[in-house]
Amino acid sequence: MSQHDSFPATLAIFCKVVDNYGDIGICWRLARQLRGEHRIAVTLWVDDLASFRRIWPAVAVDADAQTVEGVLVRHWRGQDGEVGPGEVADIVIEFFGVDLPPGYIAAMAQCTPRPIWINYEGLSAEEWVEGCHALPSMHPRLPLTKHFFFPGFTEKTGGLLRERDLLAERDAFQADPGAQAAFLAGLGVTGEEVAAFKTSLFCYPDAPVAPLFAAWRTGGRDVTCLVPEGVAREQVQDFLGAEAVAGAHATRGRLTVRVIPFMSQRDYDRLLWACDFNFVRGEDSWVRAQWAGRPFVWHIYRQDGNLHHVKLRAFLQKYAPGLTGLNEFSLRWNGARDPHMDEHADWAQSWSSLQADLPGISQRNAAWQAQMLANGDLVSNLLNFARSLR
Ligand code: TRH
Repeated sequence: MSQHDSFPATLAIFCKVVDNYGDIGICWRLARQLRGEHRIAVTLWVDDLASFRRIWPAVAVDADAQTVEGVLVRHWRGQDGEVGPGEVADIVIEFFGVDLPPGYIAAMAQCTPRPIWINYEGLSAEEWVEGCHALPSMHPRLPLTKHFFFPGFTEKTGGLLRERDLLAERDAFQADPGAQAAFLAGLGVTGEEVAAFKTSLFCYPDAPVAPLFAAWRTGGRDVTCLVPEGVAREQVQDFLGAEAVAGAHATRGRLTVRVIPFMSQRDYDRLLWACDFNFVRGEDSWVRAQWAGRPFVWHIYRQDGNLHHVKLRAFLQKYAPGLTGLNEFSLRWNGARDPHMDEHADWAQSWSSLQADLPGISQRNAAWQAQMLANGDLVSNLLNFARSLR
């Protein structure tokens, strides 16, 4: 444990990959920024190194311990094992409420001063988040207190993850046609595919991709749709008439669909910056699309009882008031229904209404980013919050 003057010297993040890539995606972004911008010694405990490697190819999938980008990555194999107080970090983050190893919690209770224990929660635009952010929770038996930390869209939450140089890097890339052309060429996108309206597609398997492809195919403009390998596999294969492996592509009518490799987080940002429109999902790519400053539609992670529709509507109310084309398309994309929605409007009409909103979306994006910037970046907010608890 460090003294007051250099707090925090060390920080541990415990991450279990539930499914998909968001858990490790967010934890890895957190870890890199805490290490890279705040020089904190970060240990990232993660159970599924194979998923981790998909978003960061430098990760070795068989190493108990490895240093990646200055972060000590430990393979979290289970809940057993003795831990000494000296091994406990100044700040301990359990991601999405994972259960820490009992030995680690016992060691936390022996530390003086106690570590700051954070439960990092999921991102939502719902009103109740502000009332829960930063709330304490006493451990039932041990002299420990955990605090809830919620990312969010207002100054009464933890804000959004944003690296210090993100927007400058984005602006430089988007101002450099050569860099964009080189990046796209690396994905096999050249010539007319570059000149077309470029969309990236990252969604869950149940997204209505086939009807959207059909609308684009007979639409009013050439569309290039770039799909990371494994995304919407069935519907992409149906369109291609071939296996949806990286490099596979086909043009039918005005639509070209091209399967691209699942890339590193760093390159995925460039994909979002290089496209004219982005389809994103879950949590981390949703935030990255907001920072990319290009129009996007969000495919929300499904929850029982259609709770995800409540979250979707809460975000749309904050982000897209008055943008009826974007609202209606987003609700349809997520299988949500609104009473006033025209049930019989086809996807071509929905897409056309969304296109009509593009100037309004661009204006809204600029105001939205200014608002999000004013909340401060999540990592700085988290460190200030932890220091306030000392
Ligand atoms: O993969 P996801 O669906 O993760 C989900 C969500 O986070 C959801 O909220 C959570 O409850 C669930 O996991 C358990 O979507 P998300 O959040 O966008 O995470 C994807 C990560 O993968 C993100 O960090 C971006 C990264 N990525 C790449 O690095 N390369 C790629 O090619 C692509 C497509 C994504």
